Amino acid sequence: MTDKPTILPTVQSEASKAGTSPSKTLQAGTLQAKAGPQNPVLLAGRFPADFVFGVATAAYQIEGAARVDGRRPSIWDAFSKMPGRVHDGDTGDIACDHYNRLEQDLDLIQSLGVTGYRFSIAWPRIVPEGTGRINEKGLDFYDRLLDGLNARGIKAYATLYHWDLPLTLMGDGGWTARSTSYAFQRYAKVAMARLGDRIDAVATFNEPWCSVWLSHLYGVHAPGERNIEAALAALHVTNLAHGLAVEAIRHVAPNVPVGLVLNAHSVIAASDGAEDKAAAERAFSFHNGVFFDPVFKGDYPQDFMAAYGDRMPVIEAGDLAIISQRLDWWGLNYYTPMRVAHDASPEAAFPAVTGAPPASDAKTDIGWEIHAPAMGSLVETLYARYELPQCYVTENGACDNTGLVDGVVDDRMRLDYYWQHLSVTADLIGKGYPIRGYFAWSLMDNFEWAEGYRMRFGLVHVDYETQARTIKASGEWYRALASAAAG
Ligand code: IFM
Repeated sequence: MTDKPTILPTVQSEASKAGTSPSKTLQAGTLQAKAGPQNPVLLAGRFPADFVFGVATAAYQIEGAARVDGRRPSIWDAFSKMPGRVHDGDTGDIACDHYNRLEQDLDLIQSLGVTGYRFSIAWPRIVPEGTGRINEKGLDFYDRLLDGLNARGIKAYATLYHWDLPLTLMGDGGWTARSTSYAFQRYAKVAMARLGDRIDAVATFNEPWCSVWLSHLYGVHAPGERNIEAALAALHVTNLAHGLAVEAIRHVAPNVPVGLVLNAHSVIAASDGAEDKAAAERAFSFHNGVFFDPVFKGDYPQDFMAAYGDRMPVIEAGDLAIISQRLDWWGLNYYTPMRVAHDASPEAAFPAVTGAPPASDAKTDIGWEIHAPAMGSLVETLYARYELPQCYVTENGACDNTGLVDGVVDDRMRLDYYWQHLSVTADLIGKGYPIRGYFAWSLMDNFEWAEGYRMRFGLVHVDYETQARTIKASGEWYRALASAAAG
């Protein structure tokens, strides 16, 4: 296990006073009485009665069954099998075997007391080659998922694209090809025509920053490109695909609220100096503006276009109108701030920034700085800059690799992370920001992309040998919170 900060050990000290092991105390469900400042019942009282507490997952990270019932490979099936791309050569072939354990996992979600479940639909199950043939068996799986949620009284929050592009589409250029945006529109139409009657809200994309910059410029995610022209093409094609999908969804499922999930970056300048502050502005344009501006203002940021306009793909007349259609909601995925300083090196390309050190040593096991106030200032900044609709915190959570000891996972760092960030969420609601729900990332440990299975984000521990699920201390705490909120 990597180093963990010792922060707010309240739960442990209360348990120690009682003369029992802290984890056993948590397992015994005494959190409500014992958790002191992290008391989930008190925290629940700070949220409106109709606030949705949920848990989130994504198809490739949990489903497994990669070659079952007509599913064809996605770019992640191919990428994860390339040497050196994913830690230890891990793949999503089996993952949490959720596809074969659906009913048991739905019971698990229900047992957490949540009122919402956020999941993604796998394009390669529905339209396995990206275009053409529709796979009924793939649709059947999501039928069962939605019916199972409905039977348990849990709201369904679906995402259409969480990075599993059908591999066949790479033959045309994947996300760099304009044709992929039309293929996505058709997939969105097929999926929502069949499933939309049981979906409470749908997102077109999850974190386009990752499927654009991280995948085509930084080479960390599939397809592993490191090329600015490819990245700029993927940027516009993705934004266009979002807009085309909004049109299609409104056509076939007009009652389903449509949104977009963005991992907005809380950009913090390394100093108050003019150069660092200007660097932070440029970083905001590059990491946030290129997604928020087209969707919520109908244009790309000026400074970004001054730097890259001549290398952008063709932006056809009407594209920006399609992209900037009104949304019913947007989703914020937040984990950690982005601290930046001016990069003075002559070869530095826009946004010409370097990373700056964190404000403290507090970090999660994946190395991400813990700084909850940055989530608050980010929401305030975004609502000041854009006319945004209502918001869900669609992902927030911590990598805490604490293992199973005597049947218990005592993941106090994660529990404290949740407490801090949910407190900030409650503060924002208190200030009037329209935040309607919060989804913990993640329901259970899963395939953490390039990090494979070594990084664990779950409220529930997964033993990948046996597929046994064990609710962690943080999961018990979240259950107490969600149950108290649900009354
Ligand atoms: O696991 C991912 C998820 O797929 C997208 N948002 C960030 C999570 C943690 O890295």
